[in-house]
Amino acid sequence: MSRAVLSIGGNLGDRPANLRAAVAGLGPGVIRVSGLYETPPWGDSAQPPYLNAVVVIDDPTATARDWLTRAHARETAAGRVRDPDRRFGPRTLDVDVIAVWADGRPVIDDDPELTLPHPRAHLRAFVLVPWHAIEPDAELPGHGPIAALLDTPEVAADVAGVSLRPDLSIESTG
Ligand code: PH2
Ligand code: MG
Ligand code: MG
Repeated sequence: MSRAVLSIGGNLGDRPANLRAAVAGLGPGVIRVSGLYETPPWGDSAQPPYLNAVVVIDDPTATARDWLTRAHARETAAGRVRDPDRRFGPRTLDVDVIAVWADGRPVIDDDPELTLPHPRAHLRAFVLVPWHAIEPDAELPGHGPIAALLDTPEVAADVAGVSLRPDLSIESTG
């Protein structure tokens, strides 16, 4: 059994529609989806705000590499165009593999194409806040409880900027 935590986000086009299509396209293994959060752009401030969410997904057979392939397939389906000069620039859809467990054990890998856990997840309020909302007792492998990570100074400073959009959800059409 393989479990993955994925971060989904985007700031171009119909943001809720792109996130809903991503979750639908990830398939029947999706077991939890957070609410949709309005988040200020991190890393490159000259771009619109993002809509972010976190998905927990199970698959009996998927490898860590399969999760990356599925993530990229959703990005392509959303018409994502990569700008090689703007690493943190705007996008219709970004699907990042945050952490993977195989048979209950965390996958740790320093492969530059798929570093696990995600090398910056422990610093990103837009990942930790939605994840904590759906799995309050979760731990980020190598970094400990996500509840504690939310209290670290780097993250705590950004938490207030991450705001749930109660008027939007993955299920609704609003
Ligand atoms: N993703 C980025 C760059 N900056 N900022 C927010 N708020 N949310 C994101 O998902 C995000 C970002 C590159 O992957
Ligand atoms: Mg990303
Ligand atoms: Mg990405």
